[in-house]
Amino acid sequence: MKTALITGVTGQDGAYLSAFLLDKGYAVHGMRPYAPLDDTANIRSVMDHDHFTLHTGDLTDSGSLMRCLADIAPDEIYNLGAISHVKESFHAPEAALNVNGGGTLKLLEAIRTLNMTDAVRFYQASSSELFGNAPAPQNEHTPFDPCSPYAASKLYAYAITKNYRNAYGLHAANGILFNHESPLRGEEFVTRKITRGIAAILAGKQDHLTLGNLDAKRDWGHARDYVHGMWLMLQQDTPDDYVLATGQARSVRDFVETACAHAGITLEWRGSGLDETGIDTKTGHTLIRIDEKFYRPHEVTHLCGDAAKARDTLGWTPDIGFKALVTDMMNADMAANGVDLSHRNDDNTDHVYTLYAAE
Ligand code: NAP
Ligand code: G4F
Repeated sequence: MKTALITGVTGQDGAYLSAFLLDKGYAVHGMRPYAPLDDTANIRSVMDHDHFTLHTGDLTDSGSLMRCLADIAPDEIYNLGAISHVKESFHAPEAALNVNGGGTLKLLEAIRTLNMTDAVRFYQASSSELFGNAPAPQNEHTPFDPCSPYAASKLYAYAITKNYRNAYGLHAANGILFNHESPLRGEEFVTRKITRGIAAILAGKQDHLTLGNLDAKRDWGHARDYVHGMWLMLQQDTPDDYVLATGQARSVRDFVETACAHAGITLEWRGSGLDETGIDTKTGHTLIRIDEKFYRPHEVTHLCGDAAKARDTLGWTPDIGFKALVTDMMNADMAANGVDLSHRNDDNTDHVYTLYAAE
């Protein structure tokens, strides 16, 4: 039985990857930092699996990494742990560097110190944020242009991972992943904020949704497809770096419109800039407002990936398209908010949004 260690196991990708590897017959060891409150909601479905073990460890703490590695002796390590919110990294840039950059180095050094270099395969969660505002489409040959402390910290991690591959022969791969989402996506990321917000509005729990830059474009795929790509990278004889992407970019505005359409709402945009609003054409209610505080000091405007190398070498292509992704997220958030679209009564617009709520 193969053994895998996943850092950042309680995050979106950690949860999907755990389920994927358990399904493949792996023994999965998940590492998460000390948390005073229960942070295991995402991995509840795998926690009781006989071959799943949870460890406390921190990427900023070499001792905990060494102990985890020595105890587990993994065949594969997936380094997913990170401070992953780009906007937050502007508020705490040192923390982003210490966890994302320094943490990756500490993990690589632990592998080397324990003489595990020939025994393990290492996956580094690199990011399309490395490309910043380099012209789209971006692929493995596109020059990096990091536009945030997060991206700069991930650039260090990318480079040091490559260095351990070249200097010490470690089987190490950088997965340069474009945005991928799911019902388990953190609530502070824009896609989940939108699907949760619209579901809460439909349930009568929230009046409107406030967003930042509606025109930023991202290449959004489903996390389920992307964890498969991570695994494929570590099954190759020769380690390398790969972009994973859908090749289709959509704006935040497109995402809002698609999520609303799923609930039968047609939006009309009025005004511009910070005064722009999104109005429900049927009720006249203002559903979307803009606030400057959700803008970034330096925006990445257009990410769209070219994953030809992953397709040709790994045989990887994403199965879940944009509309299916939005549908999956909307259905999960509507269910969580007790919204049942069959309860809709189009004739009564007095309290239109509470009319979706199931008894
Ligand atoms: P996520 O949901 O934010 O999960 C990140 C995980 O890292 C969380 O479980 C977090 O634990 C953990 N973590 C934070 N600080 C840590 C520390 N000091 N030591 C150990 N673990 C720590 O992120 P994700 O969306 O699953 O993404 C997984 C990885 O892929 C991240 O490295 C992210 O930067 C990268 N990535 C993501 C995307 C994407 O679109 N999702 C795209 C490209 C790259 P707590 O919650 O307890 O803090
Ligand atoms: O959902 P986001 O916060 O994701 P972002 O910045 O693209 O980063 C995510 O993807 C990266 C891969 O490219 C990962 F490396 C990273 O860890 C993370 O998973 O924002 C997406 C876009 C941005 O342009 C942002 O300015 O949405 C725009 N946006 C507009 N209004 C908003 C909002 N973003 C957030 N979080 N909240 C808003 O209200």
